[in-house]
Amino acid sequence: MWLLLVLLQAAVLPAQPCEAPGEAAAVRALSARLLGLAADPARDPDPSVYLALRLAGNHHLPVEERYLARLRDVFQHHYGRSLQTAGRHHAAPHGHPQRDAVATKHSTYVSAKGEWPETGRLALYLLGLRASCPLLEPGPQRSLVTWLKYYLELDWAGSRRHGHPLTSYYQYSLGVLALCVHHKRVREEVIHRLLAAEHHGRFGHAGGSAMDTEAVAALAFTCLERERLVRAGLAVELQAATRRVRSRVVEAQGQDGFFGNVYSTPWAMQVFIATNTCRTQPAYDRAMSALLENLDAFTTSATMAQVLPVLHGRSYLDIPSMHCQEEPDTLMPIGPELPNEMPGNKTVQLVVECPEPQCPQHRVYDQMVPVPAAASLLHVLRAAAAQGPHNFTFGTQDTPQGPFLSSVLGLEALQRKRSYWQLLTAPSTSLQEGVADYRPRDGETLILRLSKW
Ligand code: B12
Repeated sequence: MWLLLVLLQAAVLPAQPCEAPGEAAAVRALSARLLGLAADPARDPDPSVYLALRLAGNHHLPVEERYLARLRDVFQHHYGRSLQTAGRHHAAPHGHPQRDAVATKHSTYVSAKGEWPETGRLALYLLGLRASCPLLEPGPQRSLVTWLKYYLELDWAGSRRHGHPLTSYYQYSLGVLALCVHHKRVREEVIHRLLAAEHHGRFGHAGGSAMDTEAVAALAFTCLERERLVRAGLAVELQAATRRVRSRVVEAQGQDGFFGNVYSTPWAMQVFIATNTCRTQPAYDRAMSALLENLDAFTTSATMAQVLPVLHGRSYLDIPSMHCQEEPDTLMPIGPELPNEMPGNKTVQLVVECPEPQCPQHRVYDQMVPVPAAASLLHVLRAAAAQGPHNFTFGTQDTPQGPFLSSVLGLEALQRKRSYWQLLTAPSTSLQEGVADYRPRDGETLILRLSKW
């Protein structure tokens, strides 16, 4: 009887919105700061930033409109051609595998051998289009949806061949999610791949946590089931998978309140929001408190864009039901916070490691590098390159997350080989920030290690 009452209540009453501190001064300031970055025409537009602006509780509609126009310039230009036209050139257009797709202005046609899917970027852009206000005509979006389906197929075929998608399960999940939000069906085999990866714990990678990917996959599962895009039997499997992810998220919560780390926590919280479990799950409230105490960790536009939706109690699954009416147009942009002045100097030990057989001598560089006290790891790398006579060299690629360290001492990390330059602090803690954002302490030893993921 009691259970029946609870079930009846759940069926009759609309879901209560999740507790969200969207109006708290610190959250408003973060929204305003992201808006300031979005208003800067010198920065490449990023669909995640647009999504965060759209999912917020208050807006600056003219800035959002201009931002969308800039995004459309980049993406529509790149995907303007039909897939068939591109097929005549043997392949889909693509940017550099490790570069963000906003860098599509550098894109080229390549031979079929070199084709590379851009599943994640295109998925995020399509999610952004669905969140735009007023909603855009669906006509021009059709070819983008076709492109996304094509990329997802490439990723799926890659996963059959290599045991993982060509991009990553994170991007694969974003692809499924975006098609679902556009109410497009996805082949069952494509969904089964993702379910199998979840079931067999294939989302993690060396040096990185699986939490972000688990969460995006669970959002995709929940969307497919909620939008009724799958048959009943599969819907039951998707529900069970989402429940498993949720309990792994709860189990993974640390003493600090985070799920994984501070940056994966917002993604994990989206799962509770999307499945209406935020009010019944104490882990959600603990995570929200932990985020609010650590908002200063979100300094880049990419990380701000990932945290803001949950601070407004929203998940990407709110996109299909977004309405344009009465959006408060009261947010004003503010400039970025200036870093604190830090007088003096520090010395950092810089070590480069590369595995055999590529490097018979495992530790290929080990030098002390003096830098100003406020220096980031990127400054350290520049200072090492400038200080003779040890010929330190490195290269970076611009991504929406900031500069990505792509080569060191002439050794290039390759997407196709799933190798990357991992950043660690001695003895072996993987950094949670990139080269531009991490500020080493005086006397710290930093390791650049060519790793597999
Ligand atoms: C997959 C992934 C990777 C893969 C990317 C390879 C690939 N081709 O997919 C690998 C394993 C290489 C990787 C490496 C790192 N990653 Co990573 N990564 C992710 C993940 C799970 C998904 C990124 C993605 O595909 N986004 C979707 C696509 C469409 O967007 P994108 O912006 O174009 O994505 C590209 C870039 O972001 C780039 N990239 C991936 N990670 C990072 C990290 C930094 C700092 C930069 C500048 C770029 C970058 O690779 C992506 C694919 O091409 C995110 C999770 C998240 N919440 O965002 C973490 C995430 C972005 N990574 C993170 C970190 C910390 C790192 C490392 C610094 C870890 C380390 N200690 O070495 C390194 C980067 C080191 C370097 N060389 O500069 C953090 C960044 C936090 C922050 N403060 O900004 C995140 C948010 C994970 C987390 N929860 O902590 N990562």
